[in-house]
Order: sequence, then C-alpha cells, then structure tokens
Amino acid sequence: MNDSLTERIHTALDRFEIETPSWGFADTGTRFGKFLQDAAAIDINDKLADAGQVHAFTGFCPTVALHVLWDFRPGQSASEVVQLGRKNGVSIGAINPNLFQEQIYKYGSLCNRDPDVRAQAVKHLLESGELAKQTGSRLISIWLGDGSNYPGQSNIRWRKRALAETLRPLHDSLNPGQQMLLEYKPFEPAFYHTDLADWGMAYVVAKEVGPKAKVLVDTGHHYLSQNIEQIVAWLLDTDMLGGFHFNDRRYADDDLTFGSIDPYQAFRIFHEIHYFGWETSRAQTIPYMIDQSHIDKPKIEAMIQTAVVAQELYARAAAVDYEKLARHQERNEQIDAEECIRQAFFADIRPLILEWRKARNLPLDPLAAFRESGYEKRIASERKTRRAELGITASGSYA
Ligand code: RM4
Ligand code: MN
Ligand code: MN
Repeated sequence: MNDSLTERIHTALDRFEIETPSWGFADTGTRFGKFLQDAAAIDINDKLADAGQVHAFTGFCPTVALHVLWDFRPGQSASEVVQLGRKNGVSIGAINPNLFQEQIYKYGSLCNRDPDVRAQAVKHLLESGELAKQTGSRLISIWLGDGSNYPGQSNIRWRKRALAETLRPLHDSLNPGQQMLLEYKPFEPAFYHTDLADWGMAYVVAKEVGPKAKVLVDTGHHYLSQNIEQIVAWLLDTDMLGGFHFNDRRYADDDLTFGSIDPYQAFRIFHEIHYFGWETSRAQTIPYMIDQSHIDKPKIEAMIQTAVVAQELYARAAAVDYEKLARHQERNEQIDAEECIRQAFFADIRPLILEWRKARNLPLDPLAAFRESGYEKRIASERKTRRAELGITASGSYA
C-alpha cells in the first residue's frame, strides 16, 4: 500500500462518524409479535447508556438519534436528556418526529384532509424543532407514514400540495445551522400510494419548502433492483443529500444490520461519496445514521458489529484510485475502471484500521472487548428484574 493511499484511508477514518438510533437498543418486533431480550433497553436511560457503550468501544459513534414519542416522557425536559447523554459520553443527534402512531393519523398526518389533524401534525413538528434546539441537535429527520391503501381513495395531487404547506412552518422556525430531512419510502404502512414514495418526490417537496430542507436516503426504502448509489450521486451533485439511514435487507424494508446482506452495495454508495469529494475537493461531512431494528440479534453487539462494518466499508471505498478511475472512464476502458472499484473493495485495509484504533487507545477488537467487559450480563439481570416489576411481558400475538 503506497503512502498516499495510506494517508487517504487515515483521513477517511478520522472523518467517519456514524449515529446510532435509540430504538435499535430497545425491543422491537415484526408485525406478528415481539420477542423480548433481557438486556434490551427499557427506557431512554438504558438507551443512552447502551449507546455510550457502543461509542466507548468503537470511538466513532458519538451521537444518538431520538424518536420524540418513543424516547421523551411527557413533560421530560430536553436538558435532562442532554445530561443523561453527557453522563454516558454521547450527545443527542437527529430528532425524529412521530407522525404515524396516533389514532388521528389513520388517514394521514400532514396530508390528512381534516385541517385539525394537519394542525396537530404541524404542532408536533414545531415541538420537535424546539426539542432539537434545546438538545443542540442540528437535524430534524421526518418520516411520514402518510398514504392510502386503495385506488381512488385519495386525491394524490391535493395531498402533494398539502406537504409543502405543512412542512414550511418547521422549516421557517429552524436556526441557521439546522436542517430538516425528508425521508422517502415506497410503501408501508400504506400499500397503494405513499405520499413521499421516492427520492424524486422528496426532492421536489424539499425544494418547495426551502433551502434548509434536504433528502434523507434510507437504504431499505427502495425497490429491490434500484440503483441507490446513482440516487446518492444525483443528490450529491444537486446539493440535496441530507443524510442516510443505514440498514440492509433481502426483500423489503427488512431493517437487517447494515452490510449484512450486500456489503458491495454499501461500498458503492461510499464510493460515490468519496469520488464526489475528490472531484469537487469538498470534504463531505454527511450525517450517517444507523436505522435498523435487529429483532433477534443482541442489541449492543449488533450495533457494534454494524458500526465496525460501516467504518470498514467506508475506508475501503477511500482506497479507490480516483485519478486512475477518472482516466479509464474518459477512455471507456470499462474493465480497468471496474477493476479500480473491485480492487478497493477487496483491499485488505484492516491493518490500517488497527493502527487507527491503537493510536486512539481503543480496543483492537471492539466486539471482543465489549463481550469481555461483562456489561451485557450485568444489564440483562438488572433489566430482567425491572421489566418484571414494571409488568412488561412478552407479547407474542398479532391480533
Ligand atoms: C420507518 C423509517 C423511519 C422510522 C420509522 C418508524 O420504516 O425507516 O426512519 O423512523 O420506520
Ligand atoms: Mn429510516
Ligand atoms: Mn424503514
């Protein structure tokens, strides 16, 4: 490995951070039921403590995304949550409004035909914006469950127009450094049409809303054969890429751990980002967030595994020889161009990652070190008792 390549990978490693999701530490289930894990987080306290472990063992997961209604107790002050984070060595990342779980949202939130429901949804967005300010968070990350289930049920154009109007109050209330991210998804929970179904729709609405609105790419929110890295390249080139939700899938929005099914896909996304950075000399600080709910993997171990995989793929993608690649592309030398990509994907960059960890006094093997720490065993017994006291029992049924 030559010096400039080594330096590039070191720079990439220094720059790479990834945010963990509070909900990835809690018990989650399929729509058929939920299997509880003794060590899973019960409340925000536990979630931030567990996220703190992931950061302590990896060194590059300093922030935690929160979902407003899943994480903040009613009336709980933002400063209390910030303090809890600080105590555990993490700070608060993206704030995610919940516009999908209340009964009033049966026919949508921001796109609901009932003005009272829309007003309620706008209010929740504004409150989420306030929480972001109070927690020092730069991002409000919005996923809508809005859509319809049957042909003819909704006026799709009316609902589209409602979006810009209902998103603008939050946009206009943001501080200069803050952004709102619009996350698209082709289906689920609605199965006929979804109001923000793909990146084009999110792009159009974001443009209508204003310059602080950008597009969020959740890797699980595409049809199976879609070329996600091309979407990323277009969003980069139009300055509309707001951030990522990383997870992997085999079939739909499976929320499997990132890189578990198709690491080459993840690598190709990172490649487009590095290549753009090289071509434009613009260092990219993109919010990389994990959004997965590994149902049966142990929560903290799965998160450490995910973070380590993401870091490794990010570093591998920095190993592409861009000068060479650009030359081959210009000359239509397709095999040589592809080889640039393949060689980086298969390059053994792990010695550099070990060096990076050593220089930061981090464990050389984060997963093994976490296992040795005995943390999971301790919390499993404590949380098992607490779960019993709180009367939280396994819910194995769907109806
Ligand atoms: C969606 C999406 C969002 C998440 C919601 C609850 O599938 O990925 O990011 O917050 O689930
Ligand atoms: Mn997501
Ligand atoms: Mn999802």
